[in-house]
Amino acid sequence: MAEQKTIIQWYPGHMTKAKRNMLEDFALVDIVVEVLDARIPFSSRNPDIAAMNHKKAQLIVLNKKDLAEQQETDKWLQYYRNQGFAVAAINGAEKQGIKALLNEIKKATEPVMLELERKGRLRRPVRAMMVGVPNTGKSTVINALSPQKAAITGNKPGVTRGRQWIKTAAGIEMLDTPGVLWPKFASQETALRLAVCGSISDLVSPMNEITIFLAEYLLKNGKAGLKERFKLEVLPKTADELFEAIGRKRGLIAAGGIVKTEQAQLLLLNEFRSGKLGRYTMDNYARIVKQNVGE
Ligand SMILES: Nc1nc2c(ncn2[C@@H]2O[C@H](COP(=O)(O)OP(=O)(O)O)[C@@H](O)[C@H]2O)c(=O)[nH]1
Ligand SMILES: [Mg+2]
Repeated sequence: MAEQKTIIQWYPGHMTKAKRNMLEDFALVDIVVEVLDARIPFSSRNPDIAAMNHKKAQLIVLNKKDLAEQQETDKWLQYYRNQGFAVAAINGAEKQGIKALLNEIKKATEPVMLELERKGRLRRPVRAMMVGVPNTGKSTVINALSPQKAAITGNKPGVTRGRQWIKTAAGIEMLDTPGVLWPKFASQETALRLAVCGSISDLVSPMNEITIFLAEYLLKNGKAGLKERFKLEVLPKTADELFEAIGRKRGLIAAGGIVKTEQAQLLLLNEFRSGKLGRYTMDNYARIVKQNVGE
């Protein structure tokens, strides 16, 4: 019998409300900055935002570039550039790429300012809003831009709840918004990738399935990283064998010599999330773009 997979859905009430607020806030800003996770530059795009923003300039930021494969990041930047978006790849946590990001914001909003001048009015600070799924680093990026520590950051999805404007040093006013997902993911794979990268709360995620998905991904795409990090001479063949090996290497052993599998699973997930296994782009450009043209 085929194993029954849990369908992952996470669209709590506060997100419906946040989406409504977002739609209202579009009217207040000059540019919408969608912050994606560079490890999943396709899966972390919210289709609702694309559908709702018809009027304002949009910038696509690939944040956490330190955790992603540089070549893949470059391909995805080009992909979005080709679609007419302003783009930037940054590491918000280390404040890398921030200057280029500010320049992109200024460049993309210059037509708005020129229009003001044409009407005989004065320039004013650019107003930008940060949007994106939970945990992509929206608040971190705002903090990186801000002289005062203002936005609340956290490693849990859903930390940002309220609405808050922040004045940044570069004469850009920024609106932080809570992370928003959408009601139905295109595929279970999209949901699993979002969960692995921390954009779907662990509290509502089937952790067993998510860590098996990650283990299978790494057994295929992260052989060297796994071997090095866990000092494995031979790479296991299955997810279960990998958890077993990790448990033994890290001493996660219960009475009777049995590996504490759950702990080994969470350890793998945490080490992936913090980049200790290397840099990975789970949304492979060639594979996804090929799939989309139906090849
Ligand atoms: N490695 C890495 N971690 C980051 C980066 N930017 C943010 N983070 C981490 O990602 C987590 C979520 O950040 P936060 O700004 O709260 O995300 P938000 O939910 O989108 O506002 C925090 O633990 C940050 O430290 C980055 O560029 N690289
Ligand atoms: Mg936040």
